Amino acid sequence: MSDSFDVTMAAVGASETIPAVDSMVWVPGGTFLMGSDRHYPEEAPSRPATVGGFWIDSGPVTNAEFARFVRKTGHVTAAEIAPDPADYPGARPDLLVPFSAVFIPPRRQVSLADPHNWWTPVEGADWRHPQGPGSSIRSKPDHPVVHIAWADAAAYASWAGKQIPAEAEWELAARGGLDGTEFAWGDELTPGGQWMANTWQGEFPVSNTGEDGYQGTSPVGAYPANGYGLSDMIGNVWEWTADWYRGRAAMAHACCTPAPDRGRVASIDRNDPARIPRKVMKGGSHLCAPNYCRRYRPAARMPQSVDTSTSHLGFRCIIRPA
Ligand SMILES: [Ca+2]
Ligand SMILES: [Cu+2]
Repeated sequence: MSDSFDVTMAAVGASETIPAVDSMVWVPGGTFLMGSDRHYPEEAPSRPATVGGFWIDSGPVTNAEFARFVRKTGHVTAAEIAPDPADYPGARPDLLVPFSAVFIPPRRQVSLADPHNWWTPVEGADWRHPQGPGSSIRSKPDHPVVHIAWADAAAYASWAGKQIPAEAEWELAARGGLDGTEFAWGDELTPGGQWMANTWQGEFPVSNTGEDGYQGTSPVGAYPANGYGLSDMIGNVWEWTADWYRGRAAMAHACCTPAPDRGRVASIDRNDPARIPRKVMKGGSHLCAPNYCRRYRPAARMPQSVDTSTSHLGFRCIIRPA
C-alpha cells in the first residue's frame, strides 16, 4: 500500500507519531446498503448510506501498539482509575474502585436473560491484565487490546493523528466490497467448512468448544481478511465507533453484551443507574454464539456506555483525506 502510505503522511504530517501507518488500507467511498431487515430490530431498516473514502487500520489496535502509545504518552486508561462519585450519584462507595468487566463463564447453565451471569466487574482488570490481577498480555502482543473505554480509544486516535470511524464508515469497510451480504465474506457462515472469524462455538455461555481455533481473543490476522484486506472486522473483539447510539429502546434480547456499565454496577438501584451516554460498537466478538447472539455480521450493532470497558471490546482507527 505504498501510495496510501504517502498520502497518509501528507494528510497528517506527523509521521513519527503514527504506529504502523503502512498497515492502513484505502476504502473507496460510495453508497451501500447499511443495516439488515433479517435479524435484530436495532439493525433495521436496511437503507442506502453514502460515505466518502478513507484509510482504515488493517486490523484492530493490538496490545503492542497500545503499549507503545502508553509508553510515549503516559496515558492511564479509564479501567485503571477509580470512578468519580460525582458521576455516579447513589453509588455504593465500596464499588467505586478501578475495575473492568471480564467475561467469566458460569459453571452451570444459567438464565440467558441476565448478562450479570457472565459479566463480572473485576477490580484490577485492565488492558495489561485482561482477566484481572495475575493475568498478563505477555504472550499476546499481537492480540487486540481490550478493556478500552471510549476516552481511551479517542485518546489513542488523537495521538496517532487518526479518527475513530463513524458507524457507516465502519460498516462499509467491514462489508469488504460485498453489498448486501449476510457476512463480511458472503452469505455462508462457514464457507467450505472454514471459520472466517473468531466467534463462539458451543452452548453460550457455558460450553466454548473453540472449534474455530480460539476460545478467547486471537492474534490479529489469524482469520482470512475481507475483500478490502481488512482483518478481524468481524468477531475477535467488538470495536468502538464514533456514533451515539440512537436505536429502538428495546433490543431483541440481551446479547453477549451489553456488559454491565459502571453506573449500573455501582448503583444501589439497578433500575436507576447513572445515565451515561452510549456509543455504537460493531463487529461482534469471540463471545457471539449462534444460540444467543448472532452479531458476527457487518450490520450488527450494540450500544455501549462510554465509561465502560470489557474483555471483548477494542477499536481501530481511520484517516479521512483532508
Ligand atoms: Ca472462538
Ligand atoms: Cu454477541
